[in-house]
Amino acid sequence: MNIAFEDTIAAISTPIGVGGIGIVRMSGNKSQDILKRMFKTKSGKQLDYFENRRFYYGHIVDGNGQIIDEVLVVVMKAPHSYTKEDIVEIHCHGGIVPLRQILKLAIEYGARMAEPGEFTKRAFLNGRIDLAQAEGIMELIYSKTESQARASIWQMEGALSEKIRSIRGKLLDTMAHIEVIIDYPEEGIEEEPVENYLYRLNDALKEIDRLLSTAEHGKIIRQGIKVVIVGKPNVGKSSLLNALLRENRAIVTDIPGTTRDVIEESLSINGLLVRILDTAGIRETTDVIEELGVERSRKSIEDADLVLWVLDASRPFDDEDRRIMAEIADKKVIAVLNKTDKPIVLNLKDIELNAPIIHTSMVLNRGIEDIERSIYDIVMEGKVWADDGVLVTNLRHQEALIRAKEHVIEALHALENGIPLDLVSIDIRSACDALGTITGETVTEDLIDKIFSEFCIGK
Ligand SMILES: Nc1nc2c(ncn2[C@@H]2O[C@H](COP(=O)(O)OP(=O)(O)OP(=O)(O)O)[C@@H](O)[C@H]2O)c(=O)[nH]1
Ligand SMILES: [Mg+2]
Repeated sequence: MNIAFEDTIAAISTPIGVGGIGIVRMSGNKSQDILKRMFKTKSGKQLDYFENRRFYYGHIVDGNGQIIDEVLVVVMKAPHSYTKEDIVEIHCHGGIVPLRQILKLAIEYGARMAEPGEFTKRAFLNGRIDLAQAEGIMELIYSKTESQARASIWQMEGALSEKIRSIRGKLLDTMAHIEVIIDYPEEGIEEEPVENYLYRLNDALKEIDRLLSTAEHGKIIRQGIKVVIVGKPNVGKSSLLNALLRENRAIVTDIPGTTRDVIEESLSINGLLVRILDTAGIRETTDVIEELGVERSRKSIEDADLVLWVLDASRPFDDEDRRIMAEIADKKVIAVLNKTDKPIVLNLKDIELNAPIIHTSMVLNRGIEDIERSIYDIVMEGKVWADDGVLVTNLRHQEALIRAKEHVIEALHALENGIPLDLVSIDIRSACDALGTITGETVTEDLIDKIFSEFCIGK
């Protein structure tokens, strides 16, 4: 795909707000000319040539000779630029007024406002990066945790694309071989034994499966996990939330029933994004407001990935604890035995869940790190990273892999059942097409537009 674009696009590439510097970026064959018209050196000279990748210091000046800002400008000439087109960057002061005025001037002189993600879309359409890499760039920008960033860097650098191309290449080879036999029987190319085709398809299937097996871990990295703190009133749930967040987020009092609503916050444990919810203590109550809170506590257990069940070690295990235990029985649970700074009265034998038990004291700030470690271990247990760091984090990629897998399985069945080769090759082609949507070889224009429209302005 190599498309020459007629128009030059421009956008503010830095976030809107106040900052030390801000950048207006242009891409396209008019961008150098536009820059020439608005940039003057400190001494007021208009340049008619910009060296590649050299910073020039001077002013952006409007049509009336009015200075708009003091800037640094740089030109990155085609094809060695982000978009493979001439790119101009104007580094001005990071206030919204100079940025907007410079953008306005660029538009006046012939650029057009870039759509969201249009620079990257051009990089893709001009063949500098493939679709999965483009998505990797965007995922890096939107990363909230280090592990999200790490996974997107692999993708941006092309590790996933390489894997996909290799699998797709093998399938294409097999298909080509089959098609030659079908299309040119007079060439006398020998049909290979079915076992050979079976072997290659099984090989592709194994690799697709391996990638898919990373998707579960990928999902956790993408979305994070939801951890819900539950327990009867006054056991120290809100204290635990505050300890994990290292701030006094929730109100803590010695009155049972203090927390009435669900409080949700985010934190990062070893780079893992954790959405953590503190809930109202669960008990039978006649207080209408508290009852609504208890209902919400129960609701939030339903879609929790992990439950932190807090118990008061200084009180005997009672019916309220037992009821809660029944409600979380089918969840992944960590039992938090809190208030261990007081004499321990609770009998551990009453905890009949298959859950690690962690002794804590919120007043002594004891056991917090054990909880964090335990959350991480439980969530990460059995999750697969592919050998070389390739991780399927994107739902679109996962769905494409599932489709590819289904087609390969169909092709295998067809071969095993002696169905004619031309039908087998249709299944293999469909598998190749599905894989091609990941890297962008076989995507429709609509899908491309949809993907890039979710990007941010100026990238
Ligand atoms: N001794 C001791 N007291 C604690 C500990 N953790 C919490 N508390 C106290 O227990 C009381 C209740 O703490 P909260 O964190 O509000 O308990 P909660 O489970 O959120 O209570 P509700 O919101 O009412 O359900 C407060 O007075 C805390 O100071 C602990 O480890 N040891
Ligand atoms: Mg509370």
